[in-house]
Amino acid sequence: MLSNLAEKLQKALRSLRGKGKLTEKDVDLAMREIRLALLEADVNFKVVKDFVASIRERAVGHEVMQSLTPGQQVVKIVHEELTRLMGQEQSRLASGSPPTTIMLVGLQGSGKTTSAIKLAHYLRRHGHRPLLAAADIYRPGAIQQLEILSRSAGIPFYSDANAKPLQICEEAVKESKREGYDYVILDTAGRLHLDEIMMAELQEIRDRIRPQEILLVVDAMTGQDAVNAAAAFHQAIGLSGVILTKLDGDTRGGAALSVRAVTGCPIKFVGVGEKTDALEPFHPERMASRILGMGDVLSLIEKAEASLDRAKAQELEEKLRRQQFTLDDFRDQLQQLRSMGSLESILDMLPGAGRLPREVRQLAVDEKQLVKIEAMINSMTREERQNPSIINNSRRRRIAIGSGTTVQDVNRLLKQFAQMQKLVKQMGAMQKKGFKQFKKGRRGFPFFPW
Ligand SMILES: Nc1nc2c(ncn2[C@@H]2O[C@H](COP(=O)(O)OP(=O)(O)O)[C@@H](O)[C@H]2O)c(=O)[nH]1
Ligand SMILES: [Mg+2]
Repeated sequence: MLSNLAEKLQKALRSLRGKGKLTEKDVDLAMREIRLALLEADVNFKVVKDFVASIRERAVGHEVMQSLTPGQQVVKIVHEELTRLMGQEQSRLASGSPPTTIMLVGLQGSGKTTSAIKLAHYLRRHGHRPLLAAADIYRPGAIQQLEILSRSAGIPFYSDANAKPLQICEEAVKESKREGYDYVILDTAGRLHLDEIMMAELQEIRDRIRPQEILLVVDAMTGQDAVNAAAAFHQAIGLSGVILTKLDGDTRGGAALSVRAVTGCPIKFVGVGEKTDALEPFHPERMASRILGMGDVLSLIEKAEASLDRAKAQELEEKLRRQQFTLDDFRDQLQQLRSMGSLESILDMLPGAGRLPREVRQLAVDEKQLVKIEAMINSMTREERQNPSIINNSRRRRIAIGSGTTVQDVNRLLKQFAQMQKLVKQMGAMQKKGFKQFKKGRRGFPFFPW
């Protein structure tokens, strides 16, 4: 996510980080690099100017220059200013007397329909009962698109191909009162360009339905165009927030960093993939941490909790404790890891991952490799998986043929697994030690002995 921008900003700050003393010239040099990085990321020109000016002003101040760790102070200032730029606090969804109505607006192709289903999925995961309503009667197939998506996600759906968009919205609200849904998500029509007819229709729906949230869905890939669209929509219908989609991939980041400053509208969610669960609440502070390579452990934990199987995690913990980690468990782990989303997005949340060389990152996120590993483990017998030491040369050949890999691949897997088992043993020992110390009250948390 925003990897180019992150790389450049981190590089600019690295030159300051280790310095025992900072001169104004050092700061100016770093500010120049930051300015360039932001402009290249397509951040609004004026936003960049103000942003850099306020960092510089704070950075050359007395407290920083005379502190013992001036470089780190500057990093902290950049982190704070980035957080402020993106809205400071998380902006949550409104909730009032049910149903809370959320109207999604935006240009065609920005990701409205996809976001509607993601949002419904998100709400349901948090204990709500959302209803999806398709009010895009103009694009052929638009209603069916949402219907199919909601059916496969098991979320209630309302539409009527013969009604006007406003009627569809009104009926959906009525239905949710009848059926006890507490959120109604209205997927409205978009056009390729901003136009008055679209705005008039949205205004009418807004005035009659009075939704608690009007969220603009914008495609982060479109950079400043996205910000301009947001400003225009905000002026015409008044937005309560923004969903920024397609933040996965190589989005440059301009929209994420400037939309709040230019329009005053908070980003409420970001879309990070095409799948139903690829929507994250937007936390300015966490995003700033990710961009500066400090990782985002909180989001990672939330993600893990949402997608991992608690019983399995406990079972694994138990096995680790008893040092019985087998290839079966390894395969389970891989499968669970993959259910959390793309490996790249997970890596982004780990502190310091940005400092890994590109080749290592690529290796770590090579999903093909994982598929291969799974295939090899699948080609083993139950006995082999429990006790890999019995896998002799002829078994290795059989596994390679069975999984469409080579004997070298099998050798590598077995070697890596042996290393991992060793690591698990060491961790087990450390945990025990950590736990004892924890009980004595000398340590913080037993499972993180470092
Ligand atoms: N990679 C990625 N693709 C997305 C995301 N959100 C939407 N898309 C894709 O963008 C395209 C347009 O989405 P759609 O929801 O139909 O847009 P709409 O016209 O505004 O309703 C589809 O191919 C989606 O799969 C996202 O967060 N990441
Ligand atoms: Mg659509």
